[in-house]
Amino acid sequence: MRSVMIPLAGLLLLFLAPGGLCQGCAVSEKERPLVRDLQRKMIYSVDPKVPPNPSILIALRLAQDHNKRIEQDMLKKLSQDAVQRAAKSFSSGQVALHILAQRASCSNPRQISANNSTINLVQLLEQKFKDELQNIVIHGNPLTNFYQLSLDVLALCQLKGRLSPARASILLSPDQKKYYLSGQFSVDTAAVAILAQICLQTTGRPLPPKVTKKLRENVQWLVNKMLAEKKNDGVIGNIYSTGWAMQALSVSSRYLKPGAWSCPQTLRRVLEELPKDTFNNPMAASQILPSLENKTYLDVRRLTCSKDPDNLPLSTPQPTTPTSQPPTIRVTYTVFSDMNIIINNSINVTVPQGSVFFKVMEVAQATDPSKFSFTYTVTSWGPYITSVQGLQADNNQRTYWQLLSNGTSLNQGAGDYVVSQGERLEVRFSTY
Ligand code: B12
Ligand SMILES: *[C@@H]1O[C@H](CO)[C@@H](O)[C@H](O)[C@H]1NC(C)=O
Ligand SMILES: *[C@@H]1O[C@H](CO)[C@@H](O)[C@H](O)[C@H]1NC(C)=O
Ligand SMILES: *[C@@H]1O[C@H](CO)[C@@H](O)[C@H](O)[C@H]1NC(C)=O
Ligand SMILES: *[C@@H]1O[C@H](CO)[C@@H](O)[C@H](O)[C@H]1NC(C)=O
Ligand SMILES: *[C@@H]1O[C@H](CO)[C@@H](O)[C@H](O)[C@H]1NC(C)=O
Ligand SMILES: *[C@@H]1O[C@H](CO)[C@@H](O)[C@H](O)[C@H]1NC(C)=O
Repeated sequence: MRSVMIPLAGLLLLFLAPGGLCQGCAVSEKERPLVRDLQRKMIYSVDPKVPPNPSILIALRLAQDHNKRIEQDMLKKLSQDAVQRAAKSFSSGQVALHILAQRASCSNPRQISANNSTINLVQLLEQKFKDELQNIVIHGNPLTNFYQLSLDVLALCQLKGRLSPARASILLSPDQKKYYLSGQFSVDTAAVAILAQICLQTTGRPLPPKVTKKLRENVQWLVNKMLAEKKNDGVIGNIYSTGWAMQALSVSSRYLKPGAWSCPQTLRRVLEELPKDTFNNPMAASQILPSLENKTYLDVRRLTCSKDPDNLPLSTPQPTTPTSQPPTIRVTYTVFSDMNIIINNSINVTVPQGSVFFKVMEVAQATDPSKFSFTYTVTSWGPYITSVQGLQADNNQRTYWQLLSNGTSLNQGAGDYVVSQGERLEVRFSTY
């Protein structure tokens, strides 16, 4: 596999973006230990009980420092998982991320072998992408969302899969329904869509002028919308979309007016959060890391593996000492719906200090299952709440269970959000 990829990697050098396209910023050597800590956090987070996560391997591959044994082990597990799931339960965006993880590891995504069979992930994505487009024609919505459609275009573009740039430029054109979730502009979605379209512009293959123009207009609109979400402290959207935004803006300098964005300011803001627990979720860590290294998902196609250092030793993680019984706190938990069926149930719940939202839901469920039973699926971000009191969220109807605290929508999931004394927590059946 490797011998096939090495000449290919050489060829890819030809497609380096033209000079002047990139700006960007990176951590200093003094700040590097923070990056290495983040890498170790991602490595230790690997849980053999849940499917391996391609986003983590992509981030580790885009980093400067490496632990070769860990990366090879992750690659092997991803290959096994891909072969197993190829026939079922694979969304288009998940296939796209698997492709990028394989390519970032200098392995050929067209030939993944495990457990006696070989699959072609690029071909699989071509099919999944077609299914997404078909669903848009029939139902007006993709099977997944425009974040994943953008990942699909990004992966097919980098691997030179079958993809019409003209159709992609229409697919990713400005539209409320594509780029807004729950009435909020989705910076994450916009950022991936920008990277995908910059990729289409820089493959080295000439495009019809009409397509070039359309891609430029799309990117300019997305860049402007994204800048409008920039806060005074440098955060773009929220702290969890900021890494993606940095990637997108750092390849979009020709779309930025001078002074429109200060990469170093945003980087400093992110660095402030690193010593805190903000990026404890390995998925959050994986999405912030590339921008600390002045890297983007567009660099995946340029990675060569032969010269990587093997310089990230792992110390055995400190076992967390069980502290004495923490004090307890009291919170109010409400389940609310005014769509489909009417629900308005509240309960006061006592939990240990430091508990997460999910724990509150479990205690409520155990106390009164008829009102507070719930279901969830395990995703790359952790538990995603799918139903409460039997009322199911449904992608086709764009419904979901939204998490709120004191009336404000949370920017973390039930498995991560730490609750505090007196807080009014709520799950609310909503549309996006
Ligand atoms: C699309 C999307 C949604 C859609 C998902 C349904 C759909 N149509 O696809 C909707 C709008 C419903 C949604 C809801 C939420 N989301 Co959301 N979502 C995204 C987005 C833009 C893309 C996800 C995706 O498709 N990934 C690609 C595929 C290949 O990966 P995947 O793991 O298979 O994707 C699934 C899960 O990610 C899951 N999902 C989506 N959001 C969330 C959030 C959490 C916490 C979990 C556990 C799962 C989950 O839905 C995806 C599709 O099935 C990401 C952006 C990002 N940077 O990742 C934010 C993002 C993951 N969401 C986020 C949040 C906070 C939420 C909510 C908790 C918001 C709220 N206050 O209620 C809820 C989830 C509540 C619950 N029921 O558990 C944050 C998570 C940050 C963090 N540190 O945890 C992100 C990063 C956005 C951001 N920058 O703030 N989301
Ligand atoms: C970031 O990377 C680009 C090339 O991808 C390079 O031109 C630029 O000098 C780098 N910036 C820093 C601060 O390292
Ligand atoms: C290998 O394939 C067999 C038959 O399809 C299946 O039962 C088994 O679980 C697979 N093993 C692994 C490790 O994927
Ligand atoms: C894989 O193939 C070999 C030889 O064809 C066979 O001996 C072995 O049992 C197969 N393993 C699985 C899991 O199918
Ligand atoms: C839900 O019920 C509470 C009382 O338990 C009430 O104060 C509140 O107004 C109700 N909310 C709605 C929107 O009806
Ligand atoms: C929760 O406790 C507060 C006082 O601490 C009380 O006012 C409220 O009615 C309680 N709510 C429920 C649902 O028991
Ligand atoms: C939420 O509101 C309660 C009471 O109004 C307050 O005690 C608590 O500090 C607030 N918590 C958060 C996280 O805003």
